[in-house]
Amino acid sequence: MSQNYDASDIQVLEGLSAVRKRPGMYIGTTDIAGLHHLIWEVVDNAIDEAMAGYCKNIIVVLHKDGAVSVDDDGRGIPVDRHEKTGKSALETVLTVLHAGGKFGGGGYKVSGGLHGVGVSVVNALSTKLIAEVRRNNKLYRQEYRNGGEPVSEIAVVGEAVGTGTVITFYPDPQIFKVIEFDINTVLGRLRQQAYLTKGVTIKLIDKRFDADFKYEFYFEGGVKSYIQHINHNKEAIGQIFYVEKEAQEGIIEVALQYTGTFLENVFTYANNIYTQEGGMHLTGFRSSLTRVLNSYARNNNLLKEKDQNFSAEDVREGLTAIVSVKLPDPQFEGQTKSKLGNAEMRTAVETIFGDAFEMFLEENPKDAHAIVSKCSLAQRARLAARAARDTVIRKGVLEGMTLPGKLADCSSKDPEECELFIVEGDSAGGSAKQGRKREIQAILPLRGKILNTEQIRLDKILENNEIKSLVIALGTSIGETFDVSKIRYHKVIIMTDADVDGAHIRTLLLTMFYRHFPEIIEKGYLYVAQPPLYKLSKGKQAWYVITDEEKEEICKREEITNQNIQRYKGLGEMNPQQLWETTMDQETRSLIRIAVADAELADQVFTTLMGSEVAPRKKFIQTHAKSVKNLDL
Ligand code: 0RA
Repeated sequence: MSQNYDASDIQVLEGLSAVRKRPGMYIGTTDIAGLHHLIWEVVDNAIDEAMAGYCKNIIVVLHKDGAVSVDDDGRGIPVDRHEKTGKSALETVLTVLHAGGKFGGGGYKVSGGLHGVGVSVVNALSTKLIAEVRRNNKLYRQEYRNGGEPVSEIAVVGEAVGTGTVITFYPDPQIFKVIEFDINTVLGRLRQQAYLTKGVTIKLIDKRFDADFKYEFYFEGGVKSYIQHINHNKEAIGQIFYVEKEAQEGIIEVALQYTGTFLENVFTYANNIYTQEGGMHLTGFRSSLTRVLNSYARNNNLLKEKDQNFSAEDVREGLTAIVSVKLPDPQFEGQTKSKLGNAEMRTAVETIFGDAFEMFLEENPKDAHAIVSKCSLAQRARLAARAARDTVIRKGVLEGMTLPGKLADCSSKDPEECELFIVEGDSAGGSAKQGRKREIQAILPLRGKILNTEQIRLDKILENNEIKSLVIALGTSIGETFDVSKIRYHKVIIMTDADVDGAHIRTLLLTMFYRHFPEIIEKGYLYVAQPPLYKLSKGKQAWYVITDEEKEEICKREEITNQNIQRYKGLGEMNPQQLWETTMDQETRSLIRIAVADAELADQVFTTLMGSEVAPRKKFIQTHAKSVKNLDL
C-alpha cells in the first residue's frame, strides 16, 4: 500500500454533468434510497481511511437546514496541485468522476457507496457542498454550488490540529423526490459499518429537532460483536469463534456461533459491501466448515465408522456467521452485482478460516462437542425426514397414489381451475363439502391443532397424519423431491375461524408453507379465505360482513338493532348454503393472496411464540396483547 498519495496519483476520468443527467446510473435511484446513498458515499470514504489505518473517529451530523456533514480524522483529502488538471487535488476529487475512488491500485481504497462512485457524485447532486481539510497544520476550505461548480479557489482559512476532512452537503431537491433522511436507516448503516471496521468510533448527531439526538457506535470486537448482537435473543451453543488475519490476497475476518434454532444466518461482505449473492468467500467458508467439523467429529470418535459424514446442510442448522474480506481489486458479479468473483478469496478463506476453526475446536472441546451434537441432531433429522418422506411417497405409490380418505376431491383434473380448501374442524369441513362447487373445489378438513412447537421440522412434520394428507393432496411431495409443477390445485385456500384459535392455526399453516413449500407462495398459489364475522338481518334481507367498520356502516344506514346482529364464532355455525355464499362462491367471496413477506412475518411470530427462549416471547406477548381484538374466551 502506498503510504503517501499525492495529487499525481489521481486518475482523471470524466466530468460531472453526466451524473446530474442520469443520477440513477450512479446512485441507483432518486428516491429515499438514493438520497441515503449520498451519506454512504462520504462515510465510505472515511471508512476507507479507517481501513487503511489512518482514521479512528467519524462524526455524522444531520443539520436542521437539511445539510449533512461527515467529519473524519483521516489523512485529509490532498490539497496540492494536480499535474493533469492543473487544479488542486481536493477540487479534482470533488469535481472529477471516479477521481476519488481509486488511486491506480494499491491500498484497499475500493469500497464506496454504490461500489465506489466517489464523493464527486455527492457534489454533483447537491445544491451546495463545503469541503474542509485539516492537513499540514492548516485548515483548507473550498465551497461548491449548483452541482459542483467551485465558488472560489481552495484557500487556507485557519490553523488546524491533526488531520482530517469535513464534507458538508445539501442534497438537491430538484434531483431527489424526498430530501428528508430517515434516522433508523442512517443508524442501521452506521452500526453495520462500525461492526465491520473494528476500533472505529462512529457518532451520529441528529440536530433536526429541538433537542439533539446523539448516538455512538464502537465495537472493539468487530464482527464478533455483530454475532453477539444477532444472537442476543437466541440460546447460544458454545462461545463465539473469531479469526482475523491478513494474507497475500487481503484481510479475512470470520466470526461464528451456533444457536439452538433451526435457521441459518450467514452474512458475507467484501470491502464492507454486503454481498447478498455470496460468492467465492462464502464458498470457501462453507467447504471449510463442513470439512473441519467432519474431521473433528471423526478424529474424536463422535462420528462412528458406520455413520455418514455431515452434509453441508447438517452444519448449517442454527449457524450464525459473518464472513468479511477486504481485498485490493474486488470483482462484483451476479444479477445485482453482489457476488464476489475473486477466486483467490475462496482458497484464502478456506485456509485461514479452516486452520483457525480447527484450532478453536481442539482448544475448546466442550464447545466442540456441543456443536458436533447439534450437527448430529440435524443429520439424524435429515435422514429421518428422508426415510419418512420415502414411506409417505412409497405408500402413495403402492396404493396407486391414493388420496387421503378425508379429502373430498374435485372432479376436474386441471390444476389451473382447481381449488383446495384447507378447513379447520370436521363440522366446518362437512358444511364446506356440501356447499362447494364439486367440479373444481376440493375440501380437506384438518382436525384440531395440526402442529405444535417442534413439529415444524421435516421429520416431525411427516409423523403428523394431517400434514401427510395435505402433502399427498397437494401432489408436490416435500423436501428434496418437492416439485411445484406437480401441484394439483392452483388455489390452496386456508379457511379457518375468525377467532384466536383460527388465527393460531392459520399462523401454523402459513409457517409450514413458508418453511417447506416456499415455491407455492412464490407462485402465488396460497390464499386465506375471509369468512364473515357478522350476519346482519332486516326482514328477509341479510348482509354478511367481514370488518367492524363495515358492520357499523350498514347498521347505521339500515337502522339495524343489536338483536339483528349475529356474530359468527366459527365456520361451523354456518349452514352449507351460507358458507358457499359468503366464503366460497367465486363470484362474491374475497380471498387474500399470501405473499412471501406475510408468511415470513408468520414465521417470525411463530419463532417468537414457540422458540425455546422465554424472554422474547414474554416481551412479544406483552407488546402485542393490547392489539388483540375480538378475543373469544
Ligand atoms: C484521496 C487521497 C487520500 C485520501 C482521500 C482522498 C480522502 C478522501 C475523503 C473523503 C472523505 N474523507 C476523506 N479522507 C481522505 C490519501 C491522502 C494521503 O495520502 O495523505
